[in-house]
Parts: sequence; structure tokens; C-alpha cells
Amino acid sequence: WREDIVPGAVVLRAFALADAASLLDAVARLVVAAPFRHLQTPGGQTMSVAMSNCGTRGWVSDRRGYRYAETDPASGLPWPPMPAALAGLARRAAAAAGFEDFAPDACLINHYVPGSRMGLHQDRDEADLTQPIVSVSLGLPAIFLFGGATRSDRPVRLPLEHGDVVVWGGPARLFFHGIAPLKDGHHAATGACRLNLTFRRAL
Ligand code: MD5
Ligand code: FE
Repeated sequence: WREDIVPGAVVLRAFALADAASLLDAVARLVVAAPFRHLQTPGGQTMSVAMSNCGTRGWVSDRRGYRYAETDPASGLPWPPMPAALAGLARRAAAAAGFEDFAPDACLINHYVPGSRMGLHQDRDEADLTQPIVSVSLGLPAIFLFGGATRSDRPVRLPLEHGDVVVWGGPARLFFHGIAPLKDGHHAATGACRLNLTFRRAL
């Protein structure tokens, strides 16, 4: 079933549940080639979320800023290609939310352990902001903090669970958002972690 949180933001509950095992299997193989790492923010802080990417581009952050890069800065090699199972799920979810021709070129893979959090931010490093972002939650549940168009808008708390997919488009595309510190727990599919796949059209 689907809920519209605000115009442009569509939650597809359990949309990825049937694919979860194959998605997790694909991620396990991807992170052999491009291991999770804790990036530095431009301000010099180390992020509590560990990240990797697949696709022709990957999102990176360092002292120089945020950007999409064609190669993994840790290895100097291109990011692993986006597996067809991941791209297909993202495309189907986008279509279910009304975005018919979503063709992601980047998938950022976020790894959260208990205590990991993501502060309020906007995703605005993509060239075409009319393209949505598709987010797939796997493993431990999280509280998604959904703000508004300005940083001072008080965030709404939205629980996201294993298999939930959110499509962020339209007016919601540039809203401030974050993830509250992950609570301790155990999930049968992932153990003590949450994985989030965010599919983007970077270029
Ligand atoms: C997460 N990741 O659960 C989230 C899911 C990130 C990030 O925020 O940048 O890696 S993506 C949520 C998202 C994307 C684009 C727009 C909006 C939310 N939004 O307008 O709220 O790890
Ligand atoms: Fe984000």
C-alpha cells in the first residue's frame, strides 16, 4: 500500500520485501569490491553512517565538499556496476509513484549501526532536480526525520521498516531530512544494522 506524506513524497510500504534477500546478496558482493567507509564532511567531521556506491557515479564527501565521482576514491577504480536487480526495483518503485522513466546512474549504499544518525540535510548535488530519489530500507527500523523546505521547519518522524521504499520527487525533492540515531536491535535479514539504498540520477 502507498501513503503520500506530502505532495511528491510517496511511501510504498513493503514494496521491496519480496526482493530483500536478493538485494542484500547483491550488496554483500558489491562491498567486496567497494567496501563501506566513513567519509569526512567538508567541516572535518567523520560521518557515523558508513557508505559505498554502485553505478557509473557515486556520491562522495571530503574536505573539498560533496560531489558525484566516477571512481571510488579509496581504490581509484570505477564504482561497481549497478546490478540489474537493484536498477529494476528502483525503476518499478519510481513508476508506482508516477515517475515513468527513472534511469538511476548512482546508488548510494548507507550502512547504519546502533547510534548512527544522519543530520538534517538536502540532497542537491544532482544535475536534474526534476528526477526523483528512490530510497529502499533494509534491516533494522529507523525513524526518518522529514522536515520542510527550510532547515527551521520542525521535522515529522516517519518510521521506516525493512522492505519499505520511499520515492522523493516533486516539491518534496529538496526538503530537509535526516535519520534519528539508530536504536539497538537485531533483524533476521541483516543482524544489528540498517542498510539504505538511495537511487539517484546524478548527471
Ligand atoms: C537514508 N539517506 O535513509 C536516507 C534515505 C541520503 C539520505 O538521506 O542522503 O543518503 S534518502 C531520503 C531522501 C532523499 C531525497 C529527498 C528526501 C529524502 N526528502 O526530500 O526528504 O539513509
Ligand atoms: Fe538525503
